[in-house]
Amino acid sequence: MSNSNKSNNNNNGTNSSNGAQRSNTLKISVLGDGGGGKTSITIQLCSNHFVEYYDPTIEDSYRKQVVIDEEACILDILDTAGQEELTAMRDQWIRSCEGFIIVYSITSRSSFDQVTLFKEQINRVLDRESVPIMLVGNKCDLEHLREVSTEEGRDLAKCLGMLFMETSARTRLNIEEAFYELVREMRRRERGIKDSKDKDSSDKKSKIKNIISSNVQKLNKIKSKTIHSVKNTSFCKTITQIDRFISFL
Ligand SMILES: Nc1nc2c(ncn2[C@@H]2O[C@H](COP(=O)(O)OP(=O)(O)OP(=O)(O)O)[C@@H](O)[C@H]2O)c(=O)[nH]1
Ligand SMILES: [Mg+2]
Repeated sequence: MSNSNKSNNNNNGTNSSNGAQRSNTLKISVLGDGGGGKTSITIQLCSNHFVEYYDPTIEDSYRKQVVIDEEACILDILDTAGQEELTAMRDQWIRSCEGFIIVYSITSRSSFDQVTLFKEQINRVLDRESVPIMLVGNKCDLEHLREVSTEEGRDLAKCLGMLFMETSARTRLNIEEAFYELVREMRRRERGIKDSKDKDSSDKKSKIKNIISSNVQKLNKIKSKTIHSVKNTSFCKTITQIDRFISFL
């Protein structure tokens, strides 16, 4: 397949020792039943064309540089196998990614029925409930073959805590939107974690400040009682130093 954005899995351009690049790279895995359109969606996003033929995927990796909400990032997209006999690696694919797109075809009830299993597998492998996931109902250009309604898709996504969008890899409808909304969700969560870490550290700082301040008050009382003592000068100096230290906190 000639695809300039397709990357070799052994050397996909992400140097894990390069912190700056890594922080700017978002790893997204595309999961779902075989034939639902995972590869077609990914290629439409990365190379702007629709692949008509069906060639079941074993595992492919794609990279695309994008600017979303004026912030540049690299999407490192893992296109996975949906065919049952090729899914032995699925735990490993999930473990290596931070955000997920679960794809079903609106023309296939059985692909929709598997969505919950994919979601449960993600939660089990990552060992957490809250994971950024976009549920995609693909092939919505094939309205006459529809087996899953938009409401069913939306309700399931809501029930399982996922984002939702219907797409068409053929017409490119909502392809960028689905990936971009997932990225926004990933960023929101990342910032949420950072904000709560910042808050924790500022809470700790103010606790330390309060403890030291109350001890300084006690020392000041002792100072006033020992004003005539010989050692008072160095004692006063120490208190002044502690006072200065507090003002730095
Ligand atoms: N009409 C229509 N056909 C689509 C769409 N997306 C994919 N297809 C077709 O569906 C078939 C399967 O698409 P793929 O993208 O290869 O499916 P996949 O999910 O990657 O399948 P696996 O790699 O086996 O897991 C191909 O023939 C595509 O051309 C779509 O949005 N509309
Ligand atoms: Mg594929």
